[in-house]
Amino acid sequence: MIFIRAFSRAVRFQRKIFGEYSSSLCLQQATFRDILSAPEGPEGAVSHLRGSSLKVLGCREFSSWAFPALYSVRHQIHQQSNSYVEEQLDPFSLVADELSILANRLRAMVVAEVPKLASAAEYFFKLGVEGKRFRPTVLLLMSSALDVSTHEPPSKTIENTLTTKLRDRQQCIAEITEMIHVASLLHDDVLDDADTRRGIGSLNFVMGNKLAVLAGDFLLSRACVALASLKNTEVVSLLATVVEHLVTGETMQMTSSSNDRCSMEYYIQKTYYKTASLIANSCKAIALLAGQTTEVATLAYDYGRNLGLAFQLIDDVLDFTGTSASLGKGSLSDIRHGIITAPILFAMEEFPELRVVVEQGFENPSNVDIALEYLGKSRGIQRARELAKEHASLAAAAIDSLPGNDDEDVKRSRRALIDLTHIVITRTK
Ligand code: GRG
Repeated sequence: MIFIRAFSRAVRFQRKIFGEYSSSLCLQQATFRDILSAPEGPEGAVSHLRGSSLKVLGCREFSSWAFPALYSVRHQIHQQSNSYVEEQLDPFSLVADELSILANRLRAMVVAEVPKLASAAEYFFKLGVEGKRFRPTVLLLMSSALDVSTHEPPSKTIENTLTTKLRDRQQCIAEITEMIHVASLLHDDVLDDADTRRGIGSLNFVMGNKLAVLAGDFLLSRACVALASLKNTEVVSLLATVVEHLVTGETMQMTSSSNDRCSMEYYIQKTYYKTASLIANSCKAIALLAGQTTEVATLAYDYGRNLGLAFQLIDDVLDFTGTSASLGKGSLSDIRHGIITAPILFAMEEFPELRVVVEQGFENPSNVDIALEYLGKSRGIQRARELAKEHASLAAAAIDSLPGNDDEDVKRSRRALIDLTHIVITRTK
């Protein structure tokens, strides 16, 4: 408890004195001192630090889905008195304060004139049901990873004004992305006739399909207004394309032929449209706003694309396994809805006879059992995980290929983006 308070004080002090994104000695020294003086010794303090930073910095969702991965995330980053201090990098905590500012702004951005629409639009922006906030976290970290403030400025004051303005604009991309994401969730739940989302009743279940569709449209319109305010036609075009991709991916899923459903190429293309395009193009928008070169913008896009694909592949594995490694522990929602994902596609490569079952569909629950049996005998889950790992490695490689930068904050954010690639593939939720 003492350690939690000391760490919390150190973080607040650091932010007050050095600003949000500084990698001040103050925090590192406090962390080092506290680790050494913690009653349970260094090991105990480090685990306290993980837990405490989650609590102190308010990452409610983070601990529940990504926590296991953090134990393996260690970096030797800070050289002090000829000894290395190991800092635990928690990508979510690095931007936690900014995420709460963003959450408040989002709540303000979705206020509507008509009371019913107002409560529908704010439904998934309320405290406690904001989801994992995976996309804004990535985008804020990408903003810091491509920081331009270390370039030689004409004057310190102008530099500060420019970087603050840039950060505001990049935060705006994170807000737009989150509004598009939530709009797509609302529409998706109507199409799937879902009754729950983020642990509560889905909006269509609570307020009906019509209001849920209208609330999604309303969020998209607010996202458009915010996008227009950036006055950057390339960025507008990128995010408009994302909306087209979401609709295309959803339609591909709804209208697929039997051949399409059995094709890995079709599955990857649909996954890009439905999941990866949003984060890939938003990462690119962050780079473009920062005035980065086409090469850097492409690396930012590559990171988002591969991270998004890895994220969805693991999502598709978890649909079968849930938090445990055993089959049938997940919600089995995809297969019950006739949606064929990577684990089944890989199982089908080993057992071509599974194709007949897939072609028959899964309205008959016994076909779900048969498919699960084949999946259990195959390496389907393992190969889907391996494919996710390949995409995670490609995402990490994109960050490693960015032009060198000696700024500590830039380096820290890049490491956090790489850590996220591990978190995505080890997540259980
Ligand atoms: C209205 C833009 C718009 C699109 C309509 C319905 C539709 C077309 C597209 C559906 C796209 C969709 C919902 C894809 C699933 C993406 C996905 C991986 C959702 C889950 O993301 P998480 O786990 O959710 O990050 P949280 O709740 O944590 O935010």
